[in-house]
Formats: sequence, C-alpha cells, structure tokens
Amino acid sequence: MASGDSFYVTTPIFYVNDVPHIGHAYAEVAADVLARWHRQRGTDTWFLTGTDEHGQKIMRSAAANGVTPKEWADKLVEESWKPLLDTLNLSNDDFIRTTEERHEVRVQKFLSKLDDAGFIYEDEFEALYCVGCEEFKPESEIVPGEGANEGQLVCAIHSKPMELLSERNYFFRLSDFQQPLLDYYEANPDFIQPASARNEVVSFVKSGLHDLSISRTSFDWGIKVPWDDAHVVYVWFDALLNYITAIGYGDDDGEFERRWPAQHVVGKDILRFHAVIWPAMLMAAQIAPPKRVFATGWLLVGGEKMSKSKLTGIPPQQITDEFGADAFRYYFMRAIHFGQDGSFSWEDLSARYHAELANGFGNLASRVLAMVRKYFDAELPGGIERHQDDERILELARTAIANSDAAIDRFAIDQAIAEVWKLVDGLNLYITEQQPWVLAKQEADRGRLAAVLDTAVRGLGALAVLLHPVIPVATEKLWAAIGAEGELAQQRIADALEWRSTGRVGELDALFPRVESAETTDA
Ligand code: ME8
Repeated sequence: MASGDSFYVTTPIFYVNDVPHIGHAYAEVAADVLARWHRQRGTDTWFLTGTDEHGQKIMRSAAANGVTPKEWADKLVEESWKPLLDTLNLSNDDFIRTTEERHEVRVQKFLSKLDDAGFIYEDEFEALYCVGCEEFKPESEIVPGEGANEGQLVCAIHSKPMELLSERNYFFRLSDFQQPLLDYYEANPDFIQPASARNEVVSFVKSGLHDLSISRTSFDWGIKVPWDDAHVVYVWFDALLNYITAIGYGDDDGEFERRWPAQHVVGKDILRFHAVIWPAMLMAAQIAPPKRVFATGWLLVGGEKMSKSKLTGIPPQQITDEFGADAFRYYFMRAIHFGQDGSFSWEDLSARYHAELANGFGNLASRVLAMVRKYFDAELPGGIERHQDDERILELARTAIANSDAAIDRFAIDQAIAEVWKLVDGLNLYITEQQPWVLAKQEADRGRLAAVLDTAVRGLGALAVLLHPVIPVATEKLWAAIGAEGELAQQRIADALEWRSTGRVGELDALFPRVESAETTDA
C-alpha cells in the first residue's frame, strides 16, 4: 500500500486488570515505529493507544483488591499504563480511556444510529462465556479441563472454566454482513495481514456468522445502552469503537475525516474482533472499514505465550532498566518476524545487543568520528573527490533507503531494519578495506583519507535518519556528534543521504555500552 495523505495507526487498547508485560509493549513499539517512520516520510500521521476499562474482568480485579472498578482503572492507568509510554519512548498523539466521557457519549451515539437503522434487536440468550477473553466462546474453542479443572469445560486460551450465562440481551445483526465482509476481503486483498491471518478469517466468515450479543444486564460496569439503562454495552463493542471515538466520530470539525480509516496493529488472539465484527459494525453505520488489520504473533517465553495468568509475564522495565529503551525497541522489532510468533530470551537479547548494536553500529560510529577528530582535528576538508568504492557506499545507502521504505509499506518492520543493517555492515566492511589508519600515515594519501572519512560520516548520517524511528535516543546522539543541521525527527526518509552538515564533528560516547546482565549471567 503506498503512503497516502494520512496515516492513522492504532494499538489494541489494553485491559487494566493488570500491569503491562512485554507482549503489550511489543504491540506499542511496533505501532510507534510505524508512526515515526510515516512522520519522517512527511505523511500526516496520528498514533493512538489507550486502555480498555469496562467489563467483568476489570470489575473482578477491582473487587479482589477491595476498590471500585473506576478507582482500580485510575490507579493502573496512572501507575502502570501511562508510565509505559515513557519507558518505551512512545510518540503517541493521543491516549484514550474507555471511561472518558468523549468515548462514552460517542459509543451511545453510534449504538443509537445502528438501532435506528434496524441492526439491533432484543432476545433471550444462553451461552458459555470466558471472562479472560470477555467473549461467548464457540464450541470449537472450548476444551475439557485438566488438573484442578478436570471434569469442567475450559477456555482453550485461558484454561479457565467457562461460565454459563443466561440473560435477555440486545443483539447486533452481524449475520447480515457475511457476504458484504467476504466481498470486502476480496476487493481489498491487503486488508488483513499477514496472509495466513487473512485465510483464517476468510474461512471463518465463510463458515457462517451468528448475530452478536452486545449488552449485559447482570452487572453495571459499562456504558449504558442509551434507550434502556438496565443494560450496559458489551465490553468489546464498546472497546472497538475507541478507534473512532478518539478522533471525534460524529463531530463536524473535519478531524474524523482527516484521520479515518485507520490501520490496526493487533495480536492474533483478537484478530476476529478486528477483521470481522469491527468492519461489520462500521458497515452498519455507513463508515468505511479500516484500511488494514495487521495481526502480530505471540511473544513466547520458554515456549509458552507470555501472560500474567500463566506467570510468564516480564515487565518491560526489567529490560529497559538494564539495556535501555532503544535496545528494547530494536531487539523486538529486529529479532521477531513481524506477524509471526517469536521467543524471547535474555541470552538472545544480550547477544544481539552486543553484536549488533554495540559492536556493529555503536563502534562503527565511534571509530569513524574518532578518526575525523584525530586526523582532521574534527573538521573534514571540503571539495573531496570520491572513488568508485566511495560511490558504492552511497549506492548501498540509496538501496537501503528504497528497500526499507518499501518494507514499511508492507509493515515488514524486521525486514526494514535488516535492509538498513546492510548499510551498517557495508560501512564496517568499507572501513576495514579502506584502512583509513594506513592512509593517515602518508601525506600523499590525505585526499583519499578525507574522501573515505567523509563518505563514512555521510553514511552514518543516513543511518541516523533511517534508524531514528527504531532507536530514537542513540540516533539523536549520533546526529549531534556528526555535526548535522536541523532536527533529526524532521529529516525525510527519502532524503536520508542528503542531510546538511555543519562540517564539524563532535565527541561521541559509546552509544551502547557493555551490559553485564544479571539475567544472562545467572542463567
Ligand atoms: O485483548 N505476545 O487487551 P489485552 C504478543 N482489551 N502480544 C501480546 C501478548 C503476547 N504474549 N500478550 C498480549 C485486549 N499481547 C482488549 C483489546 S482492542 C479494541 C481491545 C498484546 O490487554 C496483543 O497485541 O488482553 C494483544 O492483542 C494485546 O496485547 C491485547 O491485550
């Protein structure tokens, strides 16, 4: 998909029943890298994240902690979820909480619109519910329990007993949208990505859709159904709407039209909500479906999906405290093929940190700048003449720019970084081959020495621009040290090689100092 006039990217909004772990952080960082990259393309960009605060899951966590659901949500948002934004260096433009008035009134407005259009009806309902998923589960996702749950039916994802619910509910006529959805998938082959996710959704929809229960009466922690306040809106129906309520759905200031449709980054566990229910809701309200729903894989720890309930959750801060936010961002974006499951281990993180960030990138930058200071007193002469070898480096940089930019169009973040890294490796090889320290020995080679170091510094500037969306802190330091003009975040991806120099380089401390990690040495 080519870059359009605007780019609106979202993360899932996270349940505040508990604190964040690195699985949540992964989705946040991915959306952040995409947003930063698009801003550096010059695209009108908006990045939304937030928290999902209604439903039984939150109600029960609050009760277990002896506070009201709102008190619980406020505490978790202020103490854990908002601080995560700083921990990870996120550049979100907005943060929505589903308990905010702006959200609640627009959810009611949307629901009334669907009701007026005849897409809502009332009926008796009985089904098995999983509070962990906040979902009535289809038979195929209910399995016999093991261990303490032997003899009971449990949710295949949460391994917790299902609860039988029997109520009068309002329903959304989801089944009306089977054919319109299939038509939409066909007309928009890139709507659901990756391809494996798309195939799964298409066959699910082909197998038939049931109408969706969208209200509850057995508890009251939720948004009231506007025409019947004995009911609260089903938490998923409420949550999905955040993507439009946050940008002013129903207002006439043009903001909504400017941003919508969005591109959603979601975990594969919640793909169906986003690729089936959500576009159907929008179609019913005569709003365009999202541009793309991209399903990420799961982070696995010791072969299991990381989760709080299974005690495999690692707080992001445990990693950033030791390695820094840049390393966290780089590692997860580089090491995991975006869209597939990936295993986390401290050993792998530490190995990549030292080999790729510290040695590959950081050392390259410090060595080159140290040579400019040593051999040219920090100021490279102008009017240099480049050799074929130098031109090859510039060509490599141009290729890295084009290929990484194309990879980002496909949301192939890991591939985009791999493309940029070809320039890191190419520059390292170039320095090894050109041996500037040997050129420095002969006065006759002075021109050649200047050309090599100038070419290397030019390449470093391109790296700063291209890697800024991924490692914003280290690239800022590099940007200052190479003596570049202007703000780094304002530099365009396409012009990464054409940055303007003041002509003077500065000092550069190690961008990625060695880390003796307690986790890796104890392991
Ligand atoms: O589902 N690996 O919220 P949630 C990778 N509130 N990603 C993971 C992960 C793991 N081990 N664990 C969680 C909800 N995630 C709803 C969403 S949206 C309108 C409502 C990520 O707090 C993944 O992106 O359970 C998943 O979809 C998201 O966290 C949901 O977290």
